[in-house]
Amino acid sequence: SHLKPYGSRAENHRNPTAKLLLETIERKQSNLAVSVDVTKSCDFLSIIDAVGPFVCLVKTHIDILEDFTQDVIFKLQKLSVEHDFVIFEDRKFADIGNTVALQYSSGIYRIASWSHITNAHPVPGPSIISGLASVGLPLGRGLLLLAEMSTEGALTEGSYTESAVRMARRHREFVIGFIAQRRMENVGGSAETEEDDFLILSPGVGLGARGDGMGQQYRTPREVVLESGCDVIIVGRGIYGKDLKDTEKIRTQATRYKEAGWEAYQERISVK
Ligand code: UP6
Repeated sequence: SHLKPYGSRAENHRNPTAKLLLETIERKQSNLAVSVDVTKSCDFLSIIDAVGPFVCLVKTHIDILEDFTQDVIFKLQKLSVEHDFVIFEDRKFADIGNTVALQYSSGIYRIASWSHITNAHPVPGPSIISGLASVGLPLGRGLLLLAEMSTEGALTEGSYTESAVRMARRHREFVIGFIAQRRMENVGGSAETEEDDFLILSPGVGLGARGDGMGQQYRTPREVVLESGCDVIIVGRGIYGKDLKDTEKIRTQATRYKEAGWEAYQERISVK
């Protein structure tokens, strides 16, 4: 499935958010997602405004903002419409069904009300999917399971990853794909693999350093998209670095990653 163009894969999906993401990637010719991990709302919004034209998706950690107000959500949604990108709150839910349903729908962030996509660790078992689906499915939202992590020594391997894939296959209406480092079609037994078309979003992407000194491991867009077959590259500090105010540099970096990701994809679909 990943050897086909993004746009033609949209029809494999019943979930409206999966369709939206694939169509956005095709329309903008961008498989780049930017992870905006900053603590001030003004930096958060100005980075998103700067990278907006170049990305298919903006990934947030909304609880990092120290000056959060509802106005940030209002502006984020406005930018999402203006620049045509999908929103993914990287909440990494990991609790029992009842608790995650409340964390997803309520509190001060009300994630389900504004984020097209969110994600969860499969560690509690299938009830985490049903808990989140009880809130997200009626709203047309999509869920990613964390099948693998990018960090050194991650425990997300072997039978854990296989079980995550099997859990996802049983909840296709809501689980649209994985946070992972490679494709998952051949993981967890061959059942139904023919129709598998999970979206693979990969963090741990950088064109510079191979790590950050805190366990993060970086691979290049080419390694991630061409060699490992992932669909979306997620880049954080590789794009905005330390100088959060330098929007020119941020734009340049976003363009550079966008082009690297798209080149790798074009090479992928042209391999026969
Ligand atoms: N992230 C990872 N690895 C994972 C899952 N999620 O890095 O396995 C998230 C981090 C961060 C972003 O929470 O928001 O992706 C990576 O940022 P960076 O490019 O600045 O390292």
